[in-house]
Amino acid sequence: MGNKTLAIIKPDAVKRNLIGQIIKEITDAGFKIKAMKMVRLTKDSAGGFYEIHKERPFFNNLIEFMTSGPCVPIVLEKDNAVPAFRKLIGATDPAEADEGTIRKFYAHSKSENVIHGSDSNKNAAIEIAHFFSRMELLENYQEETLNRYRILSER
Ligand code: IDP
Ligand code: MG
Repeated sequence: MGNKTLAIIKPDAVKRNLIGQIIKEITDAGFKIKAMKMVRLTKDSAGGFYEIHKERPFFNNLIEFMTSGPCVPIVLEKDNAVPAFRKLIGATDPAEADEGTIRKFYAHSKSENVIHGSDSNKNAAIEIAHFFSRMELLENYQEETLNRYRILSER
């Protein structure tokens, strides 16, 4: 899975009507969209996603924020997708993010920072599975659909 990462356009960006602009930044940077949906996270789902941060002082605020409205998880593909996407989004705190990054340009604060990107290939795989079923990952779709028909027609 070295060529895939999970992005989430966070609730602050959705509320500010930035979905289109952010997707344009991502695709202009050469990432291909492999799967995408708009969902409103429950506390359980957001808590599971950010499990590694559950002892951190900002955890409750983070869950509050991530459940405050819909967000847009997206599976992206590119060579070295994880580091390439982290570079495109910039540091967690927009004040520390490089010029030209998505967080530098759009984010208002370290907590409400517009976008998520996986931090390792292992976490990318876990995070993709958090939001998308096999059938929703388009590369599986055609093959699995054909296999289903094949099985049905062979009965
Ligand atoms: P990342 O999103 O750049 O990988 P993480 O350290 O994994 O940053 O933190 C996850 C998310 O938790 C951040 O994107 C941000 O929304 C929030 N967060 C992280 N650190 C802080 C903080 O010090 N104060 C408030 N919110 C934070
Ligand atoms: Mg992180």
